[in-house]
Amino acid sequence: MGGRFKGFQDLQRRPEHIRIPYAAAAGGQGDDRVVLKSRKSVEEARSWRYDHQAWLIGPGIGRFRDPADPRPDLPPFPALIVRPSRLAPLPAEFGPRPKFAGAGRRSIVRIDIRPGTTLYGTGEVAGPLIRNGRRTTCWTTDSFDYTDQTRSLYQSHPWVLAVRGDGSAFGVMAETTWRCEIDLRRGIAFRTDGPPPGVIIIDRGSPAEVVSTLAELTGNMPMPPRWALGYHQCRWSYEPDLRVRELAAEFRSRAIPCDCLWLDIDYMRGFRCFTFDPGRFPDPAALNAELHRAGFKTVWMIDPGIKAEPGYGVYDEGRSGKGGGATTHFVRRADGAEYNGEVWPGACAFPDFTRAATRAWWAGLYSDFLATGIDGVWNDMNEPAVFDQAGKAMPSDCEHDADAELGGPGPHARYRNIYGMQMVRATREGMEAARPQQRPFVLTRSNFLGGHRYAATWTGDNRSDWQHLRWSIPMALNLGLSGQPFGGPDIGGFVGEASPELFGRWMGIGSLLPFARAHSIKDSEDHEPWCFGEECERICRAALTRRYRLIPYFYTLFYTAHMTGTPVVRPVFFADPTDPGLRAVDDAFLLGSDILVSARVEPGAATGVSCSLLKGWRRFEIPGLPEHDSAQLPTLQARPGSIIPLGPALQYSDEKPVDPLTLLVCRDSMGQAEGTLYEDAGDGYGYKQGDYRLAKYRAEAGGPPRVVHIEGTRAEPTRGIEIIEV
Ligand code: NBV
Repeated sequence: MGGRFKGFQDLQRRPEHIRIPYAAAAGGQGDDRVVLKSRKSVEEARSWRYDHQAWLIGPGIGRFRDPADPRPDLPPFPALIVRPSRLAPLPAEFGPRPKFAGAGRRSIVRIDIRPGTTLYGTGEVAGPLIRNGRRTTCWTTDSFDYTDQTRSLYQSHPWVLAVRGDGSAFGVMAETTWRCEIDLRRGIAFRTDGPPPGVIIIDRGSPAEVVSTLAELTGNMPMPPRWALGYHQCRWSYEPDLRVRELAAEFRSRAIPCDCLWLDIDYMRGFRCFTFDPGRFPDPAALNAELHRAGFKTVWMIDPGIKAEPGYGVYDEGRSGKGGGATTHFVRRADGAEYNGEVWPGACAFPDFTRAATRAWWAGLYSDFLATGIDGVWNDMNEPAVFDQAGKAMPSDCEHDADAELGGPGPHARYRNIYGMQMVRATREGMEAARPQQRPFVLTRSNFLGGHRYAATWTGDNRSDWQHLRWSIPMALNLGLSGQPFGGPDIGGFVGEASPELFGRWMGIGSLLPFARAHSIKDSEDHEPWCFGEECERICRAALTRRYRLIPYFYTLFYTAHMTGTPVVRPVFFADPTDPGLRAVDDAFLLGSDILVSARVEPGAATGVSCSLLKGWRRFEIPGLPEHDSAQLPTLQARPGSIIPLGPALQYSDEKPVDPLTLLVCRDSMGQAEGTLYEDAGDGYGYKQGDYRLAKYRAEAGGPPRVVHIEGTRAEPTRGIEIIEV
């Protein structure tokens, strides 16, 4: 098993470290205040301001301000769902504390770490799980074909999770929407372009507790519709409509499970959002209805760039500020004129989603669009990406007429990072208004800390190679540790051509990540599961059968994530945060608390993976998988003491009820086991009124599992129960 963490030397290969008691430097005391510093940073330290203003805003949650910040109060921070209230002055024993430096529009905040502390989070980042020694810039960027050296990807999460050597943890959030570099080469530092950010620090006994406290501050992921947990098939683009129909038929005739087909930009008329090409997609409602009959859902793309073309209804409405007063809905240049930049349709205007009035107008555009039977919306290019600009970013001095709720009018430099987040907020509101009885499904490329409240995400334009396959695991894990539980990569890789071996391996891994969608770039070879030969097709069928049989378990995990913020997939060290040997493992992950998934992310390697990571965990396989080469799928191990619920094999998530319910029982050394199953209607909001069933199962030594606790008013369906001892 690769990626074992060998100790602190692995993390910080810096030549000369001098140990300075933080107490001496800062007049305080406590463990996190003992810092490691290079000689250069000792020089810098002279300018640090330690006398921050600090308040307790919740149990174990401190909020800090730069003492030199002249503003009477900190502006609102869109990541937060709470306006932090000052419960009390920060108690002296509160551990990690920031120090501030810089002036004017360049601010630095630093939080020192103890030796042995490992760092995670920072949102969407390529490369290894462990982030010590890395720099990430929060500046949402269209990063086509990115690598682990690309500093800014599509999303921004000014957030770091620090796990101390003893397994306790703290998280640090920099309250800034401005460009912000997170520098983890020496402790934790945030360098921001804007005024000094407030800093929120959550100090807890374990990393899991920090992440769920993050959800208390930033909100919970809404419960997705159950179909969104199925397999999704995408490419740029399936067109015309006949090809989509053929695709659907192919899935069913080959018995490869699939819930959802995706329509990329080419369905539009000349890339005009909210239109359908009359030649290629003359009747989207008929297409959707037919696909629905075959058990498929559809998700269609909407970009933010609106073709600047008088006579095109969406542009005309936006320009006139429809419904939002006399003023335009579009972002303006510094001189007040409408900003136009090149995207797919040519010159485009960009809705100013920082205004509630603009979001309401945008939301309204979805009602006719969704009336065609579209099930979900995919917001792409919402960094926003503009082709004819350096860094594909509109000029930083463009003006947003932001509402006071977000901080009031300000330049693009201040609001770029939350543009995508505010776009998907509007999209979600539009779906809710159009179909109040259904749970929206929105996928976004760009987002910001807290944006999991509005949309799921994927990791953008990755590449069909083994490195990207390897990174897809830590990317999903670090997104989860940054508050976004619902994400995943383009399975098979977007850019380039996947080999049969790579595609099959990726399907094995990707089908166990929260969002499971294959996608590939225009003009690439066909990338559907049957296009790589029979062996690969068998692997894909088996991998997806695994996923579908696991849907009861997955759905329970999504409910847990929805209620508590605990990620669906978790780093292996969540099983034992005190074990330094687990801190850097990123070719394995925990699916919930009960399944350890160990993957091979290199080509070849015909032998099985090591299964010695977690002592006592027992290897198992989902029963009844169709024939395949089992060495190609990740290895599964169950936690001793767990009960894992499975449903039947399905072609799509609503094909059949969970009958029989299979309980995989993996007993601990006392012969006991426990597990949870959450069930509801799979869509809608009845569960909020009690229409759900949360059953806790327990098996005593020698006895079968029995229900020991039930929540919710939903009756247990009449069904068979199958018990399999692992
Ligand atoms: O809409 C086309 C693509 C899409 O397939 C991809 O998933 C996005 O990340 N989109 C980017 C725009 C063009 C990329 C070169």
